[in-house]
Amino acid sequence: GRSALRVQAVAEAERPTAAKSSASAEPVTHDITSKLKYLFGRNGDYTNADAYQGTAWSVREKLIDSFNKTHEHWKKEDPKFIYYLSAEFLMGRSLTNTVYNLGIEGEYGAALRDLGYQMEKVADAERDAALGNGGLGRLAACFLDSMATLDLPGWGYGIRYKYGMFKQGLKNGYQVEMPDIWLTKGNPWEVKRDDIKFEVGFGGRVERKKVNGKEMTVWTPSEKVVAQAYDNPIPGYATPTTSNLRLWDAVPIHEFDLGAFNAGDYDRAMLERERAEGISAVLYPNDSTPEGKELRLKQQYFFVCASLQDVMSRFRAVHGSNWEALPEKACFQLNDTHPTIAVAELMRLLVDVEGLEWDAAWTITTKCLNYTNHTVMPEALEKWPVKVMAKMLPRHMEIIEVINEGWTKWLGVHLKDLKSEERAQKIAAMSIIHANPWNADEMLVNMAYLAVVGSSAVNGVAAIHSNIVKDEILNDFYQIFPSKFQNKTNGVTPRRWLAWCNPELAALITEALGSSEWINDTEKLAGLRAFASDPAFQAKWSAVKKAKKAKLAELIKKIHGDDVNQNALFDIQIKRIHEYKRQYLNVLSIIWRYKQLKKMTPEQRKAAVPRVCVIGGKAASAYDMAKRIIRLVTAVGDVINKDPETKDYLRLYFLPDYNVSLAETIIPAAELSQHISTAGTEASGTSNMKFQMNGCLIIGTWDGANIEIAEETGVENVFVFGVRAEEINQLRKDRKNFKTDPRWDELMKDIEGGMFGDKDYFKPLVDSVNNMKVGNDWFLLANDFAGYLAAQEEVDATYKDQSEWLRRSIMYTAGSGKFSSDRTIREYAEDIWHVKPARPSA
Ligand code: GL9
Repeated sequence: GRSALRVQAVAEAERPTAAKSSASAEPVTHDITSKLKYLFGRNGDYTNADAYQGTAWSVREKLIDSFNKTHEHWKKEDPKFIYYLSAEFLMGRSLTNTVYNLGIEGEYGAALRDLGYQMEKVADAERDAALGNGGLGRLAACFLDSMATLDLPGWGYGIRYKYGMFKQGLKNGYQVEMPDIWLTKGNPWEVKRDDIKFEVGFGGRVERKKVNGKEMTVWTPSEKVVAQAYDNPIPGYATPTTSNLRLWDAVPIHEFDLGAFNAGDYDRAMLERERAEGISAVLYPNDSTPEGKELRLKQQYFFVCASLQDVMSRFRAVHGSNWEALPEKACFQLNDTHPTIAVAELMRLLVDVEGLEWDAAWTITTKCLNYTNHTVMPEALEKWPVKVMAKMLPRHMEIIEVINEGWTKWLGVHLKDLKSEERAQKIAAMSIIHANPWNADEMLVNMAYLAVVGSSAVNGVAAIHSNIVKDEILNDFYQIFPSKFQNKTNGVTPRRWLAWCNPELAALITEALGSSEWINDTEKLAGLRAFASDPAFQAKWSAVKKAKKAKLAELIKKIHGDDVNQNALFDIQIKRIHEYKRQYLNVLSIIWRYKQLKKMTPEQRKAAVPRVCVIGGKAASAYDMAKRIIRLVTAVGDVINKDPETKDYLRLYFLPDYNVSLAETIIPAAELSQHISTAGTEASGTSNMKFQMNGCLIIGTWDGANIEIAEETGVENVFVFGVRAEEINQLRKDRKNFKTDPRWDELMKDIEGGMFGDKDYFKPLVDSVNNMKVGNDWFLLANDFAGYLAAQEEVDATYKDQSEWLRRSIMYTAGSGKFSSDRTIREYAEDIWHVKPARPSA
């Protein structure tokens, strides 16, 4: 029944509005208007933003009904739960996803039409929930969607940041950052749980005391705050299951410190409040490089401590203090090292609070925890100074020292066959606590090592990445625990990233396959291969892409005021700005293309493939080089887009404030997307999967998930270039002797010479890749430059053959089945979590 409804719903999305039945719309219409009346005091004459509020608050009730049913069922069944601990959840908007996942889009669409509104415009009024930086945070959001869709008992746990990822603006072509004030109009997608609060302590002292005749360790924190729970229901698709993302807000223990207040010490009372609220105030806007600030460690401990207490208190309510059974009921996934303090906190709760013996607690802890590594860059692996940790979390520092003593002692025995010097070296190299390699006086806690030692399973996020984890980053550990290490190739939800953001393509796919079952069984997309060379199907496929391109063109017009040629190849690179992602390389090839066009006669130009290039992404506020790259993009765009000779053939636009919603508009419109990181640096990438699903061709390096995407799509259909990961170390050593391409030298001179203005500002950028005395082109742009230009020429040649291009485009979508996060989550559930579905009855 439900999937039949799906076919209809998706097909209807394309149909003109009047065709839809409004038989069931009346009660919904009434509900929306009464929400506006009684929650907002509005009476008629609503803006789209009003209509959004009324609709969202109405949908919320359906969501909560489903949430309650699911949780009643789970309470009764008491299945094993997976808890996904993550400092980031990049959820984006909820309205469209909720109505589609709950299968109520028909009645809500009709109700809004009756009121004179369009669902799409109304949905556009919602602000993104941007509690994440990029891929890692968005992955967590896709995972929640898949867990609910697969009926897996599981929750996300994180922080309810008051300010999420900053909003990015442009001022004279430079990035400016503005606060993301996302909660001011209320949040219909959360439920505050006034009865669910836990104390979280910091600082203070640790003592041994006899408690009831038993020697116990007592930690008396010098500072305490309260973690207040907010639940964010997560609807599964085509299932009655609605699971949960529980986010913690930090509030002061006393609304006001009454003592201080009475004594007239108003300032001190207010300071306590500010200090508490500061913990959940803001998301650190760093992507892939950790922020060594104390507040960041405080955030990590804050949400881990509250989450573990929460899980343990629910366990206790059913199973008492039978903690040996905890691993049968609860399993925690550490999303990168950010929640790794969980290793020490679970030990503390079991030993100090519950009174278990150390060894019993250690067995439970290591059975409950698993760790995912998301990045290979050595500077990105979190290490906290012992001094900082000892001050903020004195008991945890002790616990980590005891863990490390046990660990290194165990290593000594395990490595007894090694010569003593070699053994000592190995042990030192694998010690969780070690000296800072740049400052021998400073001792550090290596959070990745703590996570590996404290977990049952460790995984990377794409095949090549998991191999790098095993063979390089954590090789010593892999040698000792080979079976601990796994691969779980990332995935993305096909609901948000194909069905809901591209309903036109979804309808066409459903029509071709004869059913919409592909939406939660993406392997069925392989059926599209049969249509890849069918001219009639290609024509329909192309018409959808054209319509999506028109939407993006509209957006470019709105932002930049320019009309773009909609027959041009839409060429997109959207992701965080980072040297390893090499947006700079993309810009260099655009400049090269521009210079070639300038040299051509008008006749020659007419034979060229016109391109509209789009680059988007945020630079971490302190990442100077990334900001220079943004400025280079805007400066080159300023020259190119105005040049009357070439502007019909080449444009470059930087789209500011790249976020989840913008991605939902850009990705369906893309014809070529760029994933051009230096081989071995991008752990996986996930936007590559979203582009692939939407039939967008890829130009990319042999890196991350690109490799698996090429395997599924047919490597001959992908524009692959560049050096391989295995060559990188040697090439870096040899970089000084590398003979650069003359075209490269020319471009360097152009930028240095001020062809795009801002000479001085761009100098460090040129030096970083071209001046062997200053920079060393760490990411090997020069090495990959010629191959990249050649691949771009191949792109042009292929685009000229539209039938071949469309065949490939269809083959991409057809080959994207593997990259559903449903597949990823199934693998986690089977190989790591050992959690089984538990579906409530409808
Ligand atoms: C990242 C990797 O860089 C990506 O390649 C990967 O796809 C995602 C998800 O596994 O994880 N690791 C990482 O630190 N970020 C990633 O995107 N950055 C952030 O979003 C913080």
